[in-house]
Amino acid sequence: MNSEEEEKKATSGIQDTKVPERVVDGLPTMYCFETCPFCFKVKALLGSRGMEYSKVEVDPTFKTQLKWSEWGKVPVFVDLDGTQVNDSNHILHYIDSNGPALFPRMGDDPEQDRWMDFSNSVLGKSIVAVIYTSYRTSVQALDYVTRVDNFSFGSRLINKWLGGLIMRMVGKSRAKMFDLPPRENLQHQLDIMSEGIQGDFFGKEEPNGADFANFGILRSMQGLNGFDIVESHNVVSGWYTRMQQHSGVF
Ligand SMILES: N[C@@H](CCC(=O)N[C@@H](CS)C(=O)NCC(=O)O)C(=O)O
Repeated sequence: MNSEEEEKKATSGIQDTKVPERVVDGLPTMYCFETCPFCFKVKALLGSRGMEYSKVEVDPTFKTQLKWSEWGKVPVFVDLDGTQVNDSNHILHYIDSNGPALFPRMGDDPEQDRWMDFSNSVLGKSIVAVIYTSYRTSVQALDYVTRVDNFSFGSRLINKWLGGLIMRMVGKSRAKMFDLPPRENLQHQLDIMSEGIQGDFFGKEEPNGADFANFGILRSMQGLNGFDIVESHNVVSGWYTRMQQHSGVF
């Protein structure tokens, strides 16, 4: 199968074929990159539900640990019975619907859907433009790979230095999607996002899918270039702290 055919075959959401052999240590398992914004969405939900899970750290350049999957992006979630779910927002819905079902399903609440989409189509792209705004900040963001135990020495070096170059290019292309320069754009998008926070959360008294989705994206830039914009935002900073406390993802 060539890569285009593979791409077509890969779909988001729950997969027909179960992969019980991909469950690690008898726990629901998430395949992720340490700093991936979409993975933080899932970590935040799992944290807030107090669910134990295994994490498989995927090498971001070669994705060796994910070669078995037609869906080549992280996060991929594999439940205890081997059910494979692809794509962060689908994973949030899957986990919630198999647990206490505390927020509406896709298609049932247009506001929640709107802000969950916003997390991918706007916020995720806005933070990438800020984090990877120069080669220096890009390499800084990828420095974590040098501390991942299951990566070889060679893979650590390549991921950091070549990965830094690739992400700098991605950062540039993301920046072109917006009219404002990266920092101003992120500030502007946080202002827009604030309209959705009704009371304490997007979900009012309790977080809904939009809270986990947008918190996850912003949590991934904590400690990296541009996070000061989140910390100093008049609405978002308070909401961010509430989400940290709620999810236990600090
Ligand atoms: N729509 C997907 C996007 C996931 C995504 O783009 N993940 C990135 C990491 S942050 C990835 O796996 N990139 C590798 C690739 O696309 O080859 C989701 O929400 O889960």
